[in-house]
Amino acid sequence: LIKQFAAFLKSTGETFFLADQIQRGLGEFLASLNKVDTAAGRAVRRTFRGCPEMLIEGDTLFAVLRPRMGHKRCVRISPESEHIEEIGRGEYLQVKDSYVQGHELAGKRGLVIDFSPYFRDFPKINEPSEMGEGISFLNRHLSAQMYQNPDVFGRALLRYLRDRELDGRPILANRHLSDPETLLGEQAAVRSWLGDLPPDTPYTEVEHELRVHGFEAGWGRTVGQIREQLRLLAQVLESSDPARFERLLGRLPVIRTVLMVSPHGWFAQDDVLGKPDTGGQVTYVLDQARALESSMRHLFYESGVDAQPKVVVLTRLIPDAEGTTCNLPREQIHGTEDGWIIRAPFRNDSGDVIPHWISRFQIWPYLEQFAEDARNLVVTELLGRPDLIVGHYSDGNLVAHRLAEDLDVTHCACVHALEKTKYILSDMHWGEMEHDYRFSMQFTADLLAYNSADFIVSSSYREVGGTESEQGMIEAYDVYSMPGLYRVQSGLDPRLARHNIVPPGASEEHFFPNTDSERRVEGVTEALTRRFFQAEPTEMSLGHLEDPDRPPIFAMARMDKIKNLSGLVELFGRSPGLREHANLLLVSSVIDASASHDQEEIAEVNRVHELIGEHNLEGHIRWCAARLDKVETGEIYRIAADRRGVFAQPAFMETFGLTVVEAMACGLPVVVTCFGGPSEIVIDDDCGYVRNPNDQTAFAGALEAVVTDQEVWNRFSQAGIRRVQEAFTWGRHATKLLELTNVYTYWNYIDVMNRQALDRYVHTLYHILYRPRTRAMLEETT
Ligand code: UDP
Ligand code: LCN
Repeated sequence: LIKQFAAFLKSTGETFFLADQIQRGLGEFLASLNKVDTAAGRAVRRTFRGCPEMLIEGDTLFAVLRPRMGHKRCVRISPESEHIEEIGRGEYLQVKDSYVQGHELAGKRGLVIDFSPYFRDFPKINEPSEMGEGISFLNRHLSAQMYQNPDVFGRALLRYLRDRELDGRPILANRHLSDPETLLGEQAAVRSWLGDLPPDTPYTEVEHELRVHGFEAGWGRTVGQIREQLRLLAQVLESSDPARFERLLGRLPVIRTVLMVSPHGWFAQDDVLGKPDTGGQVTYVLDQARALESSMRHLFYESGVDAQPKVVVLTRLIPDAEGTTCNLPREQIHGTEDGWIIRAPFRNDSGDVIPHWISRFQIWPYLEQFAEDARNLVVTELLGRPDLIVGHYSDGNLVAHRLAEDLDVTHCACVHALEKTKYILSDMHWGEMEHDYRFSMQFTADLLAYNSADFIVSSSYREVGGTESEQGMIEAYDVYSMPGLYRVQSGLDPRLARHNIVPPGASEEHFFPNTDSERRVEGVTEALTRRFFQAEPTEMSLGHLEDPDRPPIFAMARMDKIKNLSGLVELFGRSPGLREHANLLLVSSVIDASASHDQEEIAEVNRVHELIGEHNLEGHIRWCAARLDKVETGEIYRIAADRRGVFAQPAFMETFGLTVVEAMACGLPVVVTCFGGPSEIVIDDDCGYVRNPNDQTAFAGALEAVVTDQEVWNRFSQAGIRRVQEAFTWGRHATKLLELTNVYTYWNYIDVMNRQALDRYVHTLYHILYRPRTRAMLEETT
């Protein structure tokens, strides 16, 4: 049957197939043979489940199979062979390259990238349900190893505790604790002595006695807490319980200063929406900064340490700031005590400052100098090196990698988006896209930065190892080729125990339920209602609603093609039910193509205009260009909820989708794409509907069901609020991030990873591959 399927695909006349074409083809093929529900049919489906790509050369089919989540097998299926033959990744990529370059060029030897030898001894997750839970797996694995030699383990832990300092002052343990036996004995003595005191006695009253026994501040604010923590320490030293070990490490107050790196942008707190790059990442970074500061402060308080946390966001200074604060070297982050945005400009080789905004796709040549300039700035701002560096997105992580290496600090990489999975065939056809997108540099930066990071934080499982039927976004960097540049035989491995899912939240200050009337400000509600539902069209808004009281189908996103707002307009236009029962309300950064310089944005804006005309939507649509602040953003979701509307997120691919969480937190039911993070945020038919945006009828049907069925609306509204409170809060995110930092820093400290070879490889690739391309780009553009 498999061979027949190969012949069937060949008969379509196509030669290259991607996941959805393969599944569609398979469905048609099995249906044509009446074998959909037969054992043989099911077996073929199983073979090709989650298969991301296939190609046909002559009569032979080549495919990447995915026998299990995160596992890949490259195979050849030829008419003369009985079996599916496994082939090497190199061979598969060569065949694939010849599809683009022709046999002769593809046959030449070129650069092969393979990170697998450097991670040979690194724990790998095989159980699909655990993928993205790197920390627990790593801990289990490493602590089991360490416990085979308890003395070594005890010494390493003691050394780590004794080396911790905050602001140059020792914390946790001092030199009196010379070896693990002394540590065990002293903790027992201390616990026994503390047992005679009331549990709420403050640390300051026992500080001196504890110090004499070798214990410094950091074990607890009260005697009760100190005893509990020391008991946990004893249990960890005596038994091999990784969960306890994780808990012990996670609670230690060892991080005081955090540097977050997000160079590209238009990064500021107000009025920055409007460039195609400025979206959820800005919201995320600012909320993360606030949450980290508050979590560290809480941890210091609870552990009896007198220290002030500090968080710094490093970004680009843009002199032509168009009325924003992007030209200020320093700006305090609202809602923090000691949180700052610090900005360094991009400079060219002559040292001149680049005055204007540059798209995130074109910034690669400036990052090296930026990292150099930033290092001094950061050290001056923090009066030393940070305790943790968090990189954001490809550029932020490349800079974070260089700073972390220079300053010898733990590097946590937050992903946000991987462009290779957003732009179809962007690896294979990189050459044609290079001028506009520079993927040769971005995908290389991704490989370098994410492989060198100490741990990686993703927002959803889809981002890491995907599902049984769909490969994950990180997984998509495992085997691929950029013809003529390099072939990646092992790029990013989603199974490595360095990947952790830590979803973000929505600021509770701004995103609260519409029924929480006391917190709402009447003036803001009225102004936004007028502006979005009643006002006459202006330069910044289009359309006049015939019946403004109908429930709105509300969408708010950047005008990226991938956000598919045009698809939403089309499905609304085509749905008689939606046209009869609802209005369409779109909020985006631009509505006038002449206001944009971004080709993709211009094309998408034009497409929406066309569709409005084609489907005669005047009277049914309001489309507003807005730069809403957080107060207004929260309120617009609530106004849509007051009007029994629904939030639509129809993207072709969404890494996470903060707007979905925000809408739900405000009590507004949602209908979201099945591609990417939103399908994990929303439990289908429980707190919203998850649909395929390519199936416009199904998507429109789901929207209509929500706005016409009161029972569904009420159920989704309430369940959405609950879901956000339970699963998506910034407090939980920050606590987890600090725990992860502590645990990975610990394993790093005792050098179980033996990173030297990996660091050298990353270095080499940076200098022979990445850097020359950035130099060439600079020459080309100047
Ligand atoms: N947003 C905003 N004002 C607007 C439009 C959008 O603050 O006028 C915010 C929105 O509230 C959300 C973010 O922009 O926090 C978009 O994030 P999401 O993750 O949904 O998408 P991204 O733009 O990152 O791809
Ligand atoms: C980038 C994206 O594309 C969104 O899906 C995320 O929600 C956002 O960053 C924040 O991580």
